[in-house]
Amino acid sequence: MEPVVFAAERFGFYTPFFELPTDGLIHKTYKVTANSRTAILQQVNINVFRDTNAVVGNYRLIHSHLERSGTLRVPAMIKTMQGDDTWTDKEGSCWRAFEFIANTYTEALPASSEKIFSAAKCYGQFTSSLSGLDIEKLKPTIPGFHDLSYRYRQLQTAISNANDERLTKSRTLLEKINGRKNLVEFYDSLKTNPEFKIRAMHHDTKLSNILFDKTTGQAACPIDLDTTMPGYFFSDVGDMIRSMISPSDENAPAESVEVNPEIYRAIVSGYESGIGNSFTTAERNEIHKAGMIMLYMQAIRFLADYLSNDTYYKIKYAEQNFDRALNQITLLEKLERFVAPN
Ligand code: GN1
Ligand code: MG
Repeated sequence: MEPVVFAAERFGFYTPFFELPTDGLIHKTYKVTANSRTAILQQVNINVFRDTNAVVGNYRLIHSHLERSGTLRVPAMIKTMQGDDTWTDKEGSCWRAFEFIANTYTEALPASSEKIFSAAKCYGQFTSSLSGLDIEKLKPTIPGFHDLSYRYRQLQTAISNANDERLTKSRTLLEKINGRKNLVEFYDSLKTNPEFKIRAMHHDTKLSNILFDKTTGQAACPIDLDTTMPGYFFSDVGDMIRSMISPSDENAPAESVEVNPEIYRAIVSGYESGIGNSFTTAERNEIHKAGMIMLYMQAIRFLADYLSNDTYYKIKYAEQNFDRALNQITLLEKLERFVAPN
């Protein structure tokens, strides 16, 4: 029997029907249906999320805070038949399950600016709805996740350990990364400026991480909350810009990336309407840096993984992490020309 079938049984789903709803780079996700009940079953990537207690503990806090405030409903966790939040199989894989919220669906790129506006507003509302939650209680599930200085240092370590062939191929991209160190300096300046707050941020704001309501066509709630933890203003609006302004994602060829101005504006205005007064004036003033920071950071992360021989992101062919980094740098260059033309 496949490990996923064993796992489904632990959560009370016998002889289930499986679908693969998403193509994430980290976890394995399945949609399971048995006896007319449907759930989302996930094999957690424990090399990435080493502290699964933190992941589950954060989820419980967020879910109950949102339930009490009545603002957004995120999927409830489903317990195992033994009453646990997770189940570890004999290979050491950690499994967990969520309710599948009926009458919802996910949108794929390219999407209309109305859908993008609604998604952006929903991510903004998510953070503003969590403003009453004591931020100290949310654990960093991946330490240094969106810490740009740390990511930059990781890249330097990857460079020192890289093989010659991969290093030579990466030279142009590395020059472009070095030429934009001002973004790392900007990041460092946030830490000592009280105008930039630490809040609950989702940190993975792809369009596919929003559930839409089939009846209204509007965004209902964010999902994939594993990286919801304390963070800065740029992460969520920036990752939306990063992942949505081009007609397809980071796996597309670099020649095909482009900035869609209407989508860019829908993200910024949607996010601003959702976050409301939570943002300070300084954060509002710097909002156009957000997309650049996230594209820069993601390029660094893909390239560091390429130079480390692909230990982090799932790949389908040998040079994929290099191609992803090239895609992100190309989009960054186009975004720079769009945001600050001269
Ligand atoms: C990973 O696989 P997914 O969509 O959950 C990554 C994000 C990246 C993204 C790039 C935990 O997210 O930070 O932006 O890939 N998540 C983690 O597609 O590293
Ligand atoms: Mg994710």
